[in-house]
Amino acid sequence: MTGEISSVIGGKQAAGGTDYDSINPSRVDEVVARIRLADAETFSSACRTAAAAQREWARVPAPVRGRVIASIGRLVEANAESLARLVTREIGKPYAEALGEVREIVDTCDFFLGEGRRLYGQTVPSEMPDKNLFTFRVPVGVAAVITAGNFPVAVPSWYLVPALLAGNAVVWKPAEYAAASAEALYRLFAASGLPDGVLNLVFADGAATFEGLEAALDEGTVHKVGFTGSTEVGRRIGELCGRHLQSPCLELGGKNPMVVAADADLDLAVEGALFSGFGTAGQRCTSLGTAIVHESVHDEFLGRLTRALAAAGIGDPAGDVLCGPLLDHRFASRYEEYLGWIQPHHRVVSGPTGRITAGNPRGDFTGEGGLYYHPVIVDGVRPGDRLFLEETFGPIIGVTSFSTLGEALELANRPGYGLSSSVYTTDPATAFRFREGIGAGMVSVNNSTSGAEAHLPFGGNGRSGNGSRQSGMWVLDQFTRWQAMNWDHSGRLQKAQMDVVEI
Ligand code: UN1
Repeated sequence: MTGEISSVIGGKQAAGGTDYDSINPSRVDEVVARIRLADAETFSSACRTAAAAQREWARVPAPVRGRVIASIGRLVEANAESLARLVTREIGKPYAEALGEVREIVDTCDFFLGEGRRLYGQTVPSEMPDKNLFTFRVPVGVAAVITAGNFPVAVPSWYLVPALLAGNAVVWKPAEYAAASAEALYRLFAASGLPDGVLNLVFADGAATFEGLEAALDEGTVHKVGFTGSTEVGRRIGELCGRHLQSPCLELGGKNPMVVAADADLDLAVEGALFSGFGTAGQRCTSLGTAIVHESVHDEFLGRLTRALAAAGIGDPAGDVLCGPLLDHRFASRYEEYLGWIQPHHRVVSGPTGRITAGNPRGDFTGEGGLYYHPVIVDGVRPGDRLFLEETFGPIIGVTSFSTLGEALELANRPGYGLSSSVYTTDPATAFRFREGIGAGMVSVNNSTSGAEAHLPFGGNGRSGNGSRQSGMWVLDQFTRWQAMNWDHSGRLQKAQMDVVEI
């Protein structure tokens, strides 16, 4: 066990709370850390502490805040391997992917450290002489950041880094089942010279978080909520924020389509499907949901995908594998429920389904003691099927076919999510027509649905979010507000719209 960990508010460990064990999903009897879960009052007191610390932090010049971000990036880079190993141990993400996830934090810091010297406002022409207009970006205040555990360190950094850089304080509530990874990241942030209270870490269950957040919104100590997680919880966060006239930054689920055109490089498409369908055991919000394949190449694609899966590495995530275990017990039992309704309705083309108990198809791994499931390919899914419409958050790909691009787009948009998407084609016209017709916030051409780079806008529409974007400079619109200033040096009252200059 890594040890006992608890919330850190204003630089101090919070006392009290109930116990929660974060387990290693590769060996479920191994406890990675025992966490003290805080109550609602502890959550809202963290928001008060953050609000008090934020006033001073906002007065630190942005280039100096940028230097703190630079130092976070260096600390994360220096500790990349141990942090990645902890992520692998706590949530079962294959080590190469976990290391990539840590790299994503460094990329985010690299991007934002310079933004400290570039947090531009504007000078704007006035309609009157001797009057100057300006805009300034000002921090929103306190951001409450609530994150999932499938990306326990990279996705939180997408909120934390720009929010802190822009002069906000943060209360971060990570997922309980990824608490040790979150705490390790918090320690690296804290070691960078951030003043106490500017970043606070609160471990709490969903009920305490909602209650504490509501109290903080009532008290006026939270000014922006950033949430990554399920569509269902995102809707509740949206309702709560809406009642307080706030618009949260929501990054929710996905049912990400991959369209394979008749002229696609099929080996490339298979490689992309394998990685985005089964990498992170299908538990990325950008994971592939349904492969929509042109009827003329459907059978060939399906055959190659099934063969590639049979040869793929499934097993201990510390090794060189494509697919490890599911995140924890809660995700495993939800996924089993999905498997339950797939069996009677669908044609599974990939072999066994369910928990791996008697070895993987390659025969080099037994699966004993871990939350391992056979990756599944299902052929012939149709728009009325749950498998076609719902995010499964597990290692399962649905396959269907189409005849025209219009039909492919119709199928791709049907589930009503709109996060990521991809098209495999060698024809630029098909690629651009796909981009125009797809409702997703992100489009890949000849690349997988997952694996977005950290400096492009990341986010979704429809059931995937409220149109807010993370990453790159676009996220600054979430963590800053525009303030307008006019300065009249004419020495008289010039009235806008009334003292019109004639020529
Ligand atoms: C998520 O699963 O919440 O694009 C984010 C990707 C990663 C981020 C996934 N960079 O797949």
